[in-house]
Amino acid sequence: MLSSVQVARFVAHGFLRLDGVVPAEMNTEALGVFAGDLPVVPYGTPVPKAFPEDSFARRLVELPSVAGALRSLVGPDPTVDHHFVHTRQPHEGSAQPLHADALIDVRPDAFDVQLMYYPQDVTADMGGTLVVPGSHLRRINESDTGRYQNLLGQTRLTCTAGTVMLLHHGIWHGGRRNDSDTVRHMYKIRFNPTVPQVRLWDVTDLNSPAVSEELGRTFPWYEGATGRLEIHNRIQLWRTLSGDADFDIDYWATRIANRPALRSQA
Ligand SMILES: O=C(O)CCC(=O)C(=O)O
Repeated sequence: MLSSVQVARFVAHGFLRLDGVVPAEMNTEALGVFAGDLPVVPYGTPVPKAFPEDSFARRLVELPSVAGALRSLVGPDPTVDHHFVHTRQPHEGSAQPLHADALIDVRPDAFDVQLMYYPQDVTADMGGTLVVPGSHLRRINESDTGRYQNLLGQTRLTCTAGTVMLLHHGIWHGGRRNDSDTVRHMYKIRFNPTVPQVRLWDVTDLNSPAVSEELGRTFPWYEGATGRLEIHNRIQLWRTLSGDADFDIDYWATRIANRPALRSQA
């Protein structure tokens, strides 16, 4: 299971990276699996039904570090929203525009998690996924961010084979241009929670000062003033996730919620 500090880091960054957690023989097997057609999974199918025992996807999501992180974020028994293999062809000549994978999603107290799995080493010229850290709570409408070419602090994934990322559904991302001679695959599974996402992780360190440090982090692309709204958004999300309705950083959320009633109304 994840710790509170790791979940707070996810709430601030919008993603979590698990490097090289899938064993080499599964990475080799994946390339064969991805060369064929994936089984059709209707939206909202429970994991055991979507991915039968012993199937590749089932073994992937049951790897202990993947299963623990998923359970910490979406809880037990999530459903599969959809799954897809994203492929970037060698020398394809163009990058995918920056986007989020949904319409404007205004849920303040729930989020989906997207798993991205890379079965190969991804080098700098292979068009690794671009991610904008800290963008997930700035709600956008799918590809409306497509005109932004580069943002300060963006990350373009390079990794060893067997790396998995878990991302908040709102993260701004896009496949980069593959300038290499190699086909680059990424397998994505989107999970919908079926339980309230409250204290699902190992909460032993819930009151650690490192939790607030993570939640208060800023990113280089944030504007001075508007960037503060991102921290406010995180405070609200952390209140939900931790079940602590009074959680705050520097009194920001408490101050703007203060609306004293007339004593005569009490
Ligand atoms: O190919 C990639 O790295 C990202 C593709 C993706 O996430 C998407 O099309 O939504």
